[in-house]
Amino acid sequence: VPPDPTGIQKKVLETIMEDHSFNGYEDPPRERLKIDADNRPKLSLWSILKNLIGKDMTKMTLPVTFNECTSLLQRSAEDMEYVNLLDRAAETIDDPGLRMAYIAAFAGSSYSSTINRVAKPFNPLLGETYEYCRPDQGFRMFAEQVSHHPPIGALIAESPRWDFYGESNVESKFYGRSFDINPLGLWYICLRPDKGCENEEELYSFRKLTSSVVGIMMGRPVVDNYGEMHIENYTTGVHAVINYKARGWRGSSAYKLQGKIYDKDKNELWTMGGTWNDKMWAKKTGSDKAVLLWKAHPRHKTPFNLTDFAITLNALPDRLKEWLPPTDTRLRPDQRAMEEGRYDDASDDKNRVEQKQRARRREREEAGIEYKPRWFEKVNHPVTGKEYYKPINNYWKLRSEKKLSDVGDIF
Ligand code: CLR
Repeated sequence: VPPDPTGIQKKVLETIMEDHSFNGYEDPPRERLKIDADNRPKLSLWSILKNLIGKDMTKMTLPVTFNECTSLLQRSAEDMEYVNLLDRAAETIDDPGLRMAYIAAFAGSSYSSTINRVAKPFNPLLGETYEYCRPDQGFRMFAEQVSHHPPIGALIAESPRWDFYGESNVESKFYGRSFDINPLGLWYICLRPDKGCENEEELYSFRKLTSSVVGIMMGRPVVDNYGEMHIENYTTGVHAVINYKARGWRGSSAYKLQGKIYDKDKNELWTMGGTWNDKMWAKKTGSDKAVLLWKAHPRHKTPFNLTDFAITLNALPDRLKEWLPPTDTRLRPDQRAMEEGRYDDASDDKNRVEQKQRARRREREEAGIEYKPRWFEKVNHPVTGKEYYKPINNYWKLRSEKKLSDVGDIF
């Protein structure tokens, strides 16, 4: 929480508090899973995938032991690990270039969690939701699976200094040599800088990189993330172009990124560099003093190679249970079984909930009902004009009134 909040920072803070959004989050974040190691059978990825060339992930039926105990909604929530960078951006009131550098570092920081995570997240069921609050960091987050084919998740996180929202809509395809994941959705940040900044509010957007699993045939699969990331500030015209290099032959350029930040007239303001697995820095044009923007949290041996942050996501403390809607990922039985190392239960429950989903779809088709998401609606963005998912029906208010018990029976 900013020490001397601006008018709009205060307004958002009041909304978050009036909705009692942090009810249920009194316990400290979870530090470990029930199991100390996942003893999933070590199967060769290639031996299974070689028959699936040309297919996308949604059309692959793989044994549940290829999964990890997270869902794609939670993988999107993993973007929240380094939201402190958004707070740093909002505090950087007198240098719009450096402010952009912090935003760019935030956009790249989430890739550090992809290392050693060659496993399939659970595909959320249509209507599945996922909320996550951090009273210690002052934000609340909410996501909903709004489409099943193609799989799309909409997400919004709010805090006094920023909103972060967008859709995770990934297209995947197995090419034999690599398994590629292309994100189609656009992500937005509404930044509310601290007092003294020229702007009370700034809108940014960016698109995610291509993620790719390489080395499958050789039996050493790794996740790579590469491409050119463009970040716009619609309010000032400041923009960034950051180039994430592909691993390359023998991994010689693994993790590397390099980019530039320009003002609205394309003058170079700052240079950015570093790696997405370790640290990023920035240098003001004409100076050779580097500012350290970001440093990755240390990783250690955990089940499914989850990060410490990912371990916090599926925690279900008693005090939280009474506030959750029946659609929250934390209540999904197959994923819970996976997390606890009960792989046969995970597999049985996964089949059951997926059949239940198909039955609901058939019912809708027979009754001629078109599916509409409950918590988001697709509208055109007031600034970019592009379609995006806007929150509706006020999840947090209904939650505070305990009116979420009948929002869906999907598990
Ligand atoms: C990358 C960061 C983005 C959100 C996102 C969406 C899809 C994720 C991807 C991230 C990481 C890689 C990923 C992918 C879905 C499938 C793929 C987890 C988190 C895995 C590695 C594919 C495994 C292949 C199976 C056949 C075992 O913000």
